[in-house]
Amino acid sequence: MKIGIVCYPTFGGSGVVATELGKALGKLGHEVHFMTYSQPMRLDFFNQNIFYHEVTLQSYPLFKYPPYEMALASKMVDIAKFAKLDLLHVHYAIPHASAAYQAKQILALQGINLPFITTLHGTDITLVGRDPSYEPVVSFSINKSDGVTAVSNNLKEDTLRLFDVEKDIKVIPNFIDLDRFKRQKKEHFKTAICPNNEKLIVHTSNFRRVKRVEDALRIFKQISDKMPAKLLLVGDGPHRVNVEALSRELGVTDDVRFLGKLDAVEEVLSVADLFLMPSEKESFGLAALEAMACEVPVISSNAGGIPELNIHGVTGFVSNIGDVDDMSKNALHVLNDDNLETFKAAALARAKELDIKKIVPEYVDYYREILDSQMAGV
Ligand code: GMT
Repeated sequence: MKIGIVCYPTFGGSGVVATELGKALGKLGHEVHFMTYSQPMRLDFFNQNIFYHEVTLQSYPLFKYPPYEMALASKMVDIAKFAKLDLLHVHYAIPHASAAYQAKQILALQGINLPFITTLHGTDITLVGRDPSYEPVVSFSINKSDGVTAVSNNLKEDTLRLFDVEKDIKVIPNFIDLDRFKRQKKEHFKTAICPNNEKLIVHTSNFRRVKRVEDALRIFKQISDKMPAKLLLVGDGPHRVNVEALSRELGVTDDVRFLGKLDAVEEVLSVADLFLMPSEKESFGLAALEAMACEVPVISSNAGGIPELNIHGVTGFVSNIGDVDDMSKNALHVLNDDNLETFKAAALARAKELDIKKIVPEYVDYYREILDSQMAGV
């Protein structure tokens, strides 16, 4: 198949899923055309089946806000014709789904049928998309998509509850490349961070409000009051300054390190004992899946789709959003030497169920289903 993929190229789960999917499809022999405003972060290798087309914006003094959606729709039209795409797969509804609809209509006038699939990733539904400034267009473009997927059952339910959507939504969960995300021997790194064999706790996120990184720090404080421990914070974003200030207030600065944005997050996860995800919203929790693949149990909130990934009492524990005391109590239970190895093994076993090799074929089957229904005129 010839597939166009549209996503946000920077750090962020939806862009990671889209890029890894495109790479996997390319390796399977499909021709994949990425269309984004810059090179996707994880599109970092050569494959003869993978192409990248940059969406360029013309600036003009009149434009306070350059019309990205128009430029993207024009690029979709151009690449669909040039590469003879079979279908378009857009990740994150805003503004990709409405741009895809525009492109589809333009192409239809030229006698070309371009079906498009929209994958909903989370905040495009639960946060930004429901804002009245976007909601009518989001609802419309979901309904006009030829196929719609969501990354968890919870996100599907939220979409049906929050939007006037009649479309059937197929759930295809996030997946993980177990060849990359696996526990590696990085003992020198562990010794440097934890010279006295302290337990190593990790949190990775974009430090936005919904991630509740302050909760992660408060949980760590309660852990370190009871056992020697260190906390690594990976990522960057608007709340980093608040978290830095809180770490001084809590008196934990000697045990907390801010690593900023890292490409090789799997190296840090390889030496971790526990992963914290206290998010307020999380449609799936890809960062937790990355940790689990590296044999790291998860202490999380019960937000959104997290409980579908982090199995309570098995791969870690889930608690009500903001219940720092419960998360701390659970963290201490998991970190107990009598329990830790069992939780680590269970985390890996759960990650294996979401192996990229199992999940990508679900997308391929769905593409075929959509193409077949178009041929049959359904
Ligand atoms: O978590 C973020 O803020 C990034 C966001 C994105 O759109 O890139 O991630 C969302 O999509 C990921 C991939 O499907 C999911 O694993 C994340 O749970 C989801 N984030 C939220 O729902 C907040």
